[in-house]
Amino acid sequence: MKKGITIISAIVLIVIIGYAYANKTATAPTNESSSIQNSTNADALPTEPTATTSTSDTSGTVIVSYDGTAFSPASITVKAGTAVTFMNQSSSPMHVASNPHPTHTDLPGFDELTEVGNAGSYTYTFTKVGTWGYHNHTNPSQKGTVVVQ
Ligand SMILES: [Cu+2]
Repeated sequence: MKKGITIISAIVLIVIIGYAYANKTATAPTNESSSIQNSTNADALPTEPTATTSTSDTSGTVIVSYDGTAFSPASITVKAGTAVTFMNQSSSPMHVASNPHPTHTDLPGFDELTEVGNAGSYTYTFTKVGTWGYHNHTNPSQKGTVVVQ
């Protein structure tokens, strides 16, 4: 009984290996070309939507999320007049403010002025062209950048 099972499983194994081998050699060239195509597609994709796909909703507001340790995306590029909403998706306090800490003078007005907890948010409309660094005033080592064009 045991011997029979072993022989059968050995035969099955040989068949599977043989099949896989035949398939491998037969499909290898097409696989290669399709993976090359895929990688070129993948290379072309991320350049454009990084700041827009995950971050803009129907109203054109760009979302930056805060997870308690960092802002994501850490750097965004928006057109002048774009509203950016910083969403606190953590249980840590978030107080978004323009650099430098603690005076927040690079972009006056870009300052949440208070900290918010989980699910709290701060929206600021960027009208001034420039590169604006900001930080979490409660934890100033947590930083991000908004490039306004
Ligand atoms: Cu600060």
